[in-house]
Amino acid sequence: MQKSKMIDGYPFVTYSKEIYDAGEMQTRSKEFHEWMDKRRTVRDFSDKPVPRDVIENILRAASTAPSGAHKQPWTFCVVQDPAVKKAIREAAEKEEFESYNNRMSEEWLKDLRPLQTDWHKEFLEIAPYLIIVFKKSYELDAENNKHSVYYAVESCGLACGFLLTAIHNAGLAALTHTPSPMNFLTKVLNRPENEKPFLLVPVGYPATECWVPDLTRKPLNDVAVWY
Ligand code: IYR
Repeated sequence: MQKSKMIDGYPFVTYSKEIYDAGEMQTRSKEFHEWMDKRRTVRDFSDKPVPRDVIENILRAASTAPSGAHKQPWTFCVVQDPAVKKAIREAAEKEEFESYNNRMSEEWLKDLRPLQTDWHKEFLEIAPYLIIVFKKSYELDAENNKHSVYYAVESCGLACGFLLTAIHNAGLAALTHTPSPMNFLTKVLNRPENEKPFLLVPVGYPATECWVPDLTRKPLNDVAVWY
């Protein structure tokens, strides 16, 4: 039974988790890894519609991410209007053309060759939804007073991790797209000055024939050190 009390004038509730025995934890953690390992970044999207309430639930899940002082310093902008998607594609391709041709280093371009990316971003018009995550640098209340947020980058990174996991869980695919610079999104989406674009995530079903690079992930020993 959940209990509640006030501590220093602030409400607290008891919290507990279901205890699994070791075998159950081993099975659950193994199966979760195997399922997470099936998530891939996708660039070949289908235009098949996705119900809006699925996206709403995905965003609710993303917004459960932990954040500095529980400020939840993020706004998820969801674009489905073809005219807005077109405007985003045009602006993104303009920046990406410049990046691929003049801004990215030789090493960067070489590192991207296995992914076969280029400045063309058709997926920005094909995917049924574009979710643009904005990071709040500060909060504005109803009287336009500024309030601090904390660890906004870390918080938004966590929310994006939760977002990608929720998208994968729904059976949908996503792309973590970072057109650079991406301040054009502030203009196109008419966002207030306390918000900065953080990540652009096209969401939808993968195309019937969807190609992804045949990548392997680093083994545990290359990413974990035990003390
Ligand atoms: N933003 C560009 C380039 C790009 C950069 C990285 I780092 C990637 O992992 C993939 C692409 C683009 O979206 O094409």
